[in-house]
Amino acid sequence: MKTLNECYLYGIIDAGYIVRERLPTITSQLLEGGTDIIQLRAKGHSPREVLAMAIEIAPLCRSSGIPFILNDHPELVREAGADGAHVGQDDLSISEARRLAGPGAIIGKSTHSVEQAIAASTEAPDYIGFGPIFATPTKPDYPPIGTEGIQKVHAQLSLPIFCIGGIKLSNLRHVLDTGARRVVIVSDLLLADDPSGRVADCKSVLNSSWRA
Ligand code: 3NM
Repeated sequence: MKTLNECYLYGIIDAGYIVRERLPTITSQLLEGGTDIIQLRAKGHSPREVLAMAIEIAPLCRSSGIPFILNDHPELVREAGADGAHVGQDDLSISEARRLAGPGAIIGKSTHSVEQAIAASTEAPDYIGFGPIFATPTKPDYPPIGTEGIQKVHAQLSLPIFCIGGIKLSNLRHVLDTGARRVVIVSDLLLADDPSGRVADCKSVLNSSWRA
């Protein structure tokens, strides 16, 4: 399986954008395009529903050698065949999430400011999300933090940092130019006419940037 260090493009399968029956199809499209890591985010769905969705997605990621992360629900990681869980600022601590997810699970945490990112790093998550960089329809209640903090968090922290929020193929180069190395992209991949092609295009921008 790909290690987190090898992950530059993080795709989220957000059940708010995709009808239930298409979840496996869109997962396969993101994998085909070359997404490095995938998360299932199904806000407002019961644990039972999340588990059922995850059980369909997990084998697709597994056979592509791509880590599969559950948003929330570390307690479902093992049963779902997932590789880890992602927790928010107001959710469980990293250590509690690790205890529930079991040994070897990847645990990530959302952060929404440089201060939160630094505080989160003391809990030793495997990675952090940092954003929302720009306004986003996917998380409309969160004020965008802009690109100013990106260089600062990268200078201060050595764990993998995934910038998130309003990032698209069209602004990806700009986000990388401001210091980002890794990104999460949700709606721009899921709503593209050709999700697999959109992933591949984003990957080539990322590849040309971090190899430069
Ligand atoms: N978390 P899109 S922003 C799920 O800042 C999520 O923690 C964020 O979606 C955070 O790529 C976000 O469609 C939504 O803007 C990202």
